[in-house]
Parts: sequence; C-alpha cells; structure tokens
Amino acid sequence: MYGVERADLIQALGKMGFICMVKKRQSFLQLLLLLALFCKSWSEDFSFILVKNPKMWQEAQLYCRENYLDLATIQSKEERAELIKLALSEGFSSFAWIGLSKGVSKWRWSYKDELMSYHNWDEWEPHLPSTEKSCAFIDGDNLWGDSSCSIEIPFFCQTDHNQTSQKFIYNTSKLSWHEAQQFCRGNYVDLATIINETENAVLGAIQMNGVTWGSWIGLSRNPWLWSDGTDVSWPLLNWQQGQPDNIGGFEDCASAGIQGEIADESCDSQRYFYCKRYPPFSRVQLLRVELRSTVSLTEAAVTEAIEKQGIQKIMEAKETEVMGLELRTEMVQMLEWKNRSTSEEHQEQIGGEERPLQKETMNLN
Ligand SMILES: [Ca+2]
Repeated sequence: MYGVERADLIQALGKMGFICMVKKRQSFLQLLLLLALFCKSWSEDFSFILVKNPKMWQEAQLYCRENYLDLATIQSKEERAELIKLALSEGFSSFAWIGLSKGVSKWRWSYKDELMSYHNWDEWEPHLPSTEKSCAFIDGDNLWGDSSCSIEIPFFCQTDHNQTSQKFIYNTSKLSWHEAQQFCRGNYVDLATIINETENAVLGAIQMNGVTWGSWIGLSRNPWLWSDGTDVSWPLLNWQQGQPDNIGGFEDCASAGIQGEIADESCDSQRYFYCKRYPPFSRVQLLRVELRSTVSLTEAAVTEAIEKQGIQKIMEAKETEVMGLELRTEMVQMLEWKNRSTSEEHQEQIGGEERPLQKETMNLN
C-alpha cells in the first residue's frame, strides 16, 4: 500500500512532531493530528474568571471543575496581580472563594517531604490544633514540641554526611522555621531530619550545651491544600492581617479580597468565586484527518501535504485570531483507532480547552 511501511510514516510524522493515529482502512490512511493553536480572543484575557453566582465553597469547586479547570490558585505575585486586575475590570469589591481549603494534616519532614515515622513528642505535644500550620522543635531533654512557625529560635541543619556525628550542623542564630529552612537549603541540604533514637540523642546533647529551650528541626504540618494540587507555600500565602483566625473552629475554606489578601471562613458561606481556566493563549485543537492518496507517501510528500493543506485549513477555519501554531511533540505515540472511541462525535481534551473534533479531508493526488 502506497509503497511505504506504516512504521516509516509514523517515523516521518514523529519527526514533524505530530501525534498520529494511523490505521490502514481501505484505500486511505486515517490520521489524528494534535495541533495546539494559539488563538487570541479578546474576551479571554484572564486565566481566571469571576463567577457572579453565589455558592458554598464545595459547590463552587464543583462548578469550576465542570465548566473550567478548578477554583483559582492565588499564591504567586503574578496570580495576585491578575486577580486584582480581574476584580477591577468586573467592578467587584468583596471577597470571593478561591481554591484553598483544609485537608488531612500530617507531619512531614522538610527534606524530601517525607512523612514522619520516628518521633519523640513530649507528653502533651503536639498541642496546636491540627487545623493550624505548626512547626516542630527539639528541647534539651531530646523531646519534641510544636509551635507557631514564626517564632525565632536556633535550628539544626542537615548535611549530606550519613554518619550521625557529621550529619547535623547547629546554628545558634535565631530564625523563623521558614527562614531556617531557607538557610539550611542554601548552605547545607535541608533542616534536620531525625530518623532514630541515636540521632535524636545527638541533637539533644548538642542543645545541653546551648542557650535555648528549643531549636527547629525539619518537621512541620500544613493543613491547607490547593484544590488544583499546587503545593502550598506557606510563606507565599498572603493572609489578611489577623487571618487565619478560625473563628468557632469551623473556618476551613479560604476566600480572597480584591487585593489578593486571603481569609479563612466557613465553607457554607455563599460567595462569588474565582475559577481558573486554561490559559487563553494555549488551546489544544484536535483534528482528525483522512489522508487520501494513491501515490507513494514519501516523507516529503506527507510533510508537504500536511503543511500546505492541513494546517492552512485549520488556521482558516478559526474564528478567532490565530497567533501561532505549535505541533505538540510530547504526545507522539501510535494508537489503534479501534481502541479509541469510534463515535464520530468523539471529543478529546489533552491539556487544553475542550473543542469539538474537526474533521477534514486531504487529497494528496
Ligand atoms: Ca477568618
């Protein structure tokens, strides 16, 4: 058929960066090309959208996930700037839900984010409620306690030595837990991880000669989670002054004001909410192409046909202004058509806004 092996065709298309779905069917080849179109639409200047339909937090999350991507993550400076601009353009002046809420809170080591296995808590520790961000220290009796992460005390760093005697560095300058973490990561490996009784005794002994009641170790827990799975960076969270205050012990969800400042409140409150959607400049468009030819499909012929006909067709068909076109290379793979949905209405969403499947026909003759 066509004087070219399917493997050769896949290789040729692979070099061009197409995802291809190929099946010999009667007298033509059927290709599925994944093309990312960069289109500009003036109504979609923001990655976030403010939904002016009051809902409880969980309802808002469901709405965003069904209609967009998720509730908005407002953590970076850029995200805050966009929220501020969006709120201004919408004439909005209150608080609206964002994708921050409390989940199961577990103690984790700063180093490799490992879950705590060994521990040596003092009798009444940890004493802070598991709904608050807290950090762990070791005292002169080798016992551990938890505290607000913002207090400034000495700390233990961890080096890359495995021997207990060389594993830890004690620093007597007083820093908050996060500042200490930054220092240890910059100068050694991380804040200290204690994995057994021997190591714990070594740290306790060092402190016997120290001048403090306690020193940070690399253990902390953070109950807050971003709905879209983004890692919560506690130092980057822009809490409104006095927040989180967890009034009544029920404030498990977070909203954002128009300056991007966040506050905890009851998840049952009815609020507008910010959804996050796919970036306006990177939609993914799937195009299924029937490629018909009775001539030999050499690499050059395939390339030329797709470039001259296929891409041109897509670009002409777009209603919005086409800013560019990217051929996605990371998805290069071959799939049998029969293993996929055979529905002609089949749609697929791969890393971009869902779009109806377009069908085109290319004649190479
Ligand atoms: Ca509050």
